[in-house]
Amino acid sequence: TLKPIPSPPSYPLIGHAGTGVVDPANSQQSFRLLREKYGPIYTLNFFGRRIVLVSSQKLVNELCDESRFHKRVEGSILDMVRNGAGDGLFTAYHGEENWGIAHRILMPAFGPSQILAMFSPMLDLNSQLLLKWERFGPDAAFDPAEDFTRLAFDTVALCAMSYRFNSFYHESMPPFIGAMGRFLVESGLRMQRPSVVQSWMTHTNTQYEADIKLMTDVCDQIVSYRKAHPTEGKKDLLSLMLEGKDPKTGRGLTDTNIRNQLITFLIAGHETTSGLLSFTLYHLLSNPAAYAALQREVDTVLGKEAITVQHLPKLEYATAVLRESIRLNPPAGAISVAPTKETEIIGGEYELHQDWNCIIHIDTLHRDPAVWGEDAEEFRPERMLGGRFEQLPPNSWKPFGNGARACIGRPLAWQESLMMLATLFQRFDIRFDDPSYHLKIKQTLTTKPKGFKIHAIPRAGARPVVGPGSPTSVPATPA
Ligand code: FDE
Repeated sequence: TLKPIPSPPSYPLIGHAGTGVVDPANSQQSFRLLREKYGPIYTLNFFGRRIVLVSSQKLVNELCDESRFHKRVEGSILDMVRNGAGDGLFTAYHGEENWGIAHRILMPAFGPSQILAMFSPMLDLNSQLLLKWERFGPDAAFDPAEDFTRLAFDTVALCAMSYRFNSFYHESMPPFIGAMGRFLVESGLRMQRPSVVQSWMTHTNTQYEADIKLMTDVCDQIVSYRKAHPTEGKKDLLSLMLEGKDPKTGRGLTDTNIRNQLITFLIAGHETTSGLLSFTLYHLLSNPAAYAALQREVDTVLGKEAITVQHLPKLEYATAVLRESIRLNPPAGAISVAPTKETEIIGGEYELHQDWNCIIHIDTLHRDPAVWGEDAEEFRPERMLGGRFEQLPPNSWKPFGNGARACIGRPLAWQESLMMLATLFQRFDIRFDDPSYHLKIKQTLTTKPKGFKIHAIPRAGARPVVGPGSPTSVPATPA
């Protein structure tokens, strides 16, 4: 017997739009409250557009079955992001031909040996961050999300496109990042506006177009730089985009598609990774026992040695820390799917329709008490250690999405984050700027901590980032 899907009270016509049920500036928070009130499946409607949010492992496990469900871009925020990223991998429709072509051409750029080859460009950028923090010294208060954004943005550009943005050498953030942030926020807001209203907002629309143009121009610049400076023999993501041929159809990527892929990788490659690293520092500072355990591991595995690829698999606790951090705060907190048939029943009692937007709400899935227990809200890396991670129920930990449309950049982001975390703890003691700080969230397409500031205090006798001598041998100029 079918049951109606629970839903908060709504109005005719507008449904839940503008009723305050979902705060457009912080929908993740709204979805947590709704989950508490309505349970692991509930439905909302915005001007007749229906969305269903699902968050128990039991139900999500069914939505992850690719023989019954597939990614759905139509009617989700990704459909708006298509205004900038077009048919790039992230925003391509299910079944869109260019997705398959690009997926087959680009996958090899993220194979194990390619990721290992990224070790030294990653370390290059990683050292730029360490050096900056070391030179500013213990008195400076940093917003780590800013420098992790520089790191992740420069890393995806250098490792995948052999292009340097040199973000650490600029006072302000790269213009691409500002344009992208505005573009993503506006794309989200457009989801909740009827199109008549949208067409009146000429100022907003002009800014939106200008931001898309800026992102496009940056990508065109990367392509012309490559054409002027060919990378002999070096096969990075960009060279696969420019020269790769699809083994199945024999076709290459078109100029427009290359531009869309570049925008996609620059967006997808840095927002999420910088969120992951920032949340990780927040959780470590809030949990002194985990902080101490990580520092002990780094001191045992790295000591004063320069980090090498051989160290990475030995960083077991650091790996557990990242897994647990991305559980509690998955930077990409929701993905959309739809049934492949007209309708599909899940849990034996809820009917889902093909033209609805079914959302796997990763953020609340990751707090399902049936999987994580009564202390689901607590940061406990131990639950990811000693084989426990491998034994989790299927599809209970989904920070990188599902199946064919799962994150292609996962190994890149993971190695980058692990290296950064280890080298940071090797050299610094991290402290809250304001010890009474509690996590606040800033949301665009992804989430990041808001107003979070830290101090990085060089550890006595720690390995200097560059050159001989101790980092503390020349005191930093007072801020
Ligand atoms: C993807 C992704 C996903 C899925 C989405 C959907 O389904 O809608 C997710 C969930 C993710 N991703 C997540 C993440 C996290 C982190 C840290 C990351 N991510 C990172 C990164 C980096 C890079 C470069 C990237 N990433 C990229 C990407 C792409 C391109 C995609 C799409 C894929 C396909 O094909 O679809 C993704 N990513 Fe990520």
